[in-house]
Order: sequence, then C-alpha cells, then structure tokens
Amino acid sequence: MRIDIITVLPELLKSPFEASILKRAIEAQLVEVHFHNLRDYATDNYKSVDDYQFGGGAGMVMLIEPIDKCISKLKGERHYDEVIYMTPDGEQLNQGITNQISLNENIIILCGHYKGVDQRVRDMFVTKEISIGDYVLSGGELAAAVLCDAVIRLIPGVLGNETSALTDSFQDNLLAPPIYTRPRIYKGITVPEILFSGNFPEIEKWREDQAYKRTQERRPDLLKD
Ligand code: 6GU
Repeated sequence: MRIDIITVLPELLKSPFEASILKRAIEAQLVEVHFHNLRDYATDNYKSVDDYQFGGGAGMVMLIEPIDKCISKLKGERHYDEVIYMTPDGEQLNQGITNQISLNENIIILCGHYKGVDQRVRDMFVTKEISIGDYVLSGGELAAAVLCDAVIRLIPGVLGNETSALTDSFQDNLLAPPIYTRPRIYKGITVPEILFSGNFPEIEKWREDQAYKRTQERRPDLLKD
C-alpha cells in the first residue's frame, strides 16, 4: 500500500511514522508513506496556501490551486483508489471504514487546516471525507495520523501475530475481553482461574462471554446491528 499525505504541516505528522509498528511496517516495505508540503505547490510569490473567504467571515480557506497541482501531479504518476479529506464534518471513522481503506493499493490523504478547503476541492477531487470524532482539532494532521495507524496495522504482515488484529476490540463489533499476565496474584488480586485450566475451548468461550458482557455494559449501541 502507498499513502500520500498532503499537508501544510508535514513536521506535525512525521513522528508517528518513526516509531514502533508503523516504522517497522515502512522498513519492511509493507507500506510507503509520502508527505507533500502544500506550500511547495503554491502559485504566487508569497507561497500562499489560503485566503479570506468569499462572503466574509472569520477564518481562512485553503486555496484550490495548490491542492489541484499536487493531486494532479500524483495522479499523473499512478492510479489512486481514494482521495480522503480529513474534516470534522466527514463520516465518523470506525473499524469497518478502516478495514475497507486498508484494502486499497494507493490513497491520498488531504489534511484540512484553517477553516478547511474551498468546497470545489471536495466536489472535484475528494472521494471520501472522514472525521475521527465529534470534537474539533486544530488541523487534520493528527486525525490523518490516527487513520494511518488504524489502517497500516491491518495490512497483512504488519502485526507480528497474524491473528492479533482479528481479536481487537471492534473487529466483530465487540469490545475486547479482560487480559492478564504475570504475576498470578498481585496484592491479593487474582487472575480468573479458567485461564489456568488448559482447556482452550472453555477459555475461548469465557473470553467471548466476557467480551459480550463488557460490550453490553459499556457500548450497548454496538450490539444493535
Ligand atoms: Cl479529521 N479534522 C479536524 N480538524 N478536527 C477533527 C477531525 C478532523 N476529526 C475530528 N475532529
């Protein structure tokens, strides 16, 4: 998979890709991540990437021209399956959307900044609009990092234990069950006995029951469909 990220703040976005699982995925060439500084595509002498909005009102709007230049250049080099725009008024990210995106070969992620992009960018280029929740961030960069992390860990070979992503919370619309490791007793608090039984079908059943119970208590909305 190849991910091209268009942003006015590449430096804000780079560090999550320089540690742990994302770093290893890039090193193993399971994913390529490229950053494009929108300012490099500015067309005037001031390197402008934004301007005042028509009709008045507070806040700047990202210009269509630098974005068009950047996206057109990329599209001239290869086919893209999606152009994703990170915006608080997009569709709220969930595991289902993340799974779908992870199946793509090449995607562009456009990070919104200031008040966002000129509407014509959305109309002309964007194929998917994503929000990471009902709160406002200063820009789409941190949201793009969240999306990339959630997507990249699903690419086959990225996680050490191949089954690990399948047992995550949300993967089957259930939260994950409680987990334990050493010591067996800590300050008098014990680990559930079943986990030492060696009876793996029973352990699996216990985990499913716990996952269901936890979901019912914390996120009953997930059980509705
Ligand atoms: Cl994608 N962008 C911004 N600026 N704020 C957000 C968001 C995105 N998702 C939630 N809040």
